Amino acid sequence: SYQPRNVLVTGGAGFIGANYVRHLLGADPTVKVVNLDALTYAGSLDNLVDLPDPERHVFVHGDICDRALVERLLREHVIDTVVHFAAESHVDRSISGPGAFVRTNIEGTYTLLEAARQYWLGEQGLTREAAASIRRFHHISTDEVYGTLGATDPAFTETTPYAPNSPYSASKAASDHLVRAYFHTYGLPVTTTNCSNNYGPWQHGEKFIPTVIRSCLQGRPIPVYGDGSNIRDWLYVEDHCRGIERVIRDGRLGETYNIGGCNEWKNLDIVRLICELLDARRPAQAPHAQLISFVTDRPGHDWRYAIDATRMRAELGWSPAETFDTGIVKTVDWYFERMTSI
Ligand code: NAD
Ligand code: TDX
Repeated sequence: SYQPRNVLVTGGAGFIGANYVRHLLGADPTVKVVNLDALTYAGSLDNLVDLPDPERHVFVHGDICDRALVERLLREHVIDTVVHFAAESHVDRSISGPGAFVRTNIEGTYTLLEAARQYWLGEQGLTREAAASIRRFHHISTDEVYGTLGATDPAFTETTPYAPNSPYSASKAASDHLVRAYFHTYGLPVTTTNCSNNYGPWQHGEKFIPTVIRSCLQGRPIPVYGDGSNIRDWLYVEDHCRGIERVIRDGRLGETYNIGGCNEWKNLDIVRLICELLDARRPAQAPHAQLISFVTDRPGHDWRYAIDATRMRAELGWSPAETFDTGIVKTVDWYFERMTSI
């Protein structure tokens, strides 16, 4: 089992990255984390308050497209493991402005891979500059690269052909292919995970579940795209973090692993569930479901995603610890307590 020592986390001030940094510092008493994040609209240092053992965490405000900075961090912190979360992540923004997605998701991943390749080659004695060596490059990706499913289609496996439909998923697909190519061409020790929709604490307010909760708490219309029949497979963010950790430690190099909750929900059913949970907490405002408002659909809106996580279970013994029943209650309560900050 591989033991990371000095880890460069990219995008660790965002939703999943911040949960991962917290998870890693808490779960591993010796690991050191360098957290590189550009603090775009989606990143915030507030997501990193009260970290366990904060002296093992260094925050660096910077861009993954800055090759000189990335190389300096690899060298100065003797990084052995890169865990790459940084991305433009919101599908709707990729429709109104795809440029940032091409830059960060494709060019940014390329920049990290090139810097890592230089130091990995250093380990092989092929360059003289090398002061560190990369032993793992883990890339975080999404189920959206596989496109959309019909009602009776089987869930996505690691061999489902890529068919991205949004500029976001196309840029993630491109980054996945670059990561794959760096393994096959240069032997860089990479692993990739493709995960389904995450939910939980510190998710940005633009995403679906925080939007539903915030709309209810503010007494504003809950925007449901189209007829609300679209299906997503929801996973509690902590379970995603545990899955990433399993792959970094015991996953096969060059492989991809699908992570998902086996937990498919129609959007409208999630809205109704959140409304019921809030009815119980705010009876004077019940029924919150009266706020449901059907709005113009997202262009190219994928209808259904579902993940087959058999490889994660069979090879790595991973399965979600949180059920949706418990995870959604925790999440609603977390936002409810912080209702002014979302
Ligand atoms: P997020 O938008 O909440 O966070 C992204 C972080 O990356 C932010 O802190 C932002 O400041 C940082 N960032 C953006 N551009 C940067 C740049 N050029 N240089 C450095 N930092 C930059 O996203 P998230 O939901 O936490 O997603 C994290 C990763 O997980 C992404 O790669 C995403 O594609 C993937 N993913 C997300 C989900 C989900 O449901 N949220 C599911 C599967 C995979
Ligand atoms: O206001 C809304 N109303 C609505 O009906 C929003 C924001 C979304 N939706 C719908 C669109 C989707 O069917 O809810 C579903 C979930 O939407 P998002 O939260 O935007 O997530 P999605 O588009 O599924 O993508 C997410 O999961 C995969 C993340 O944002 C991606 O980064 C990840 O790769």
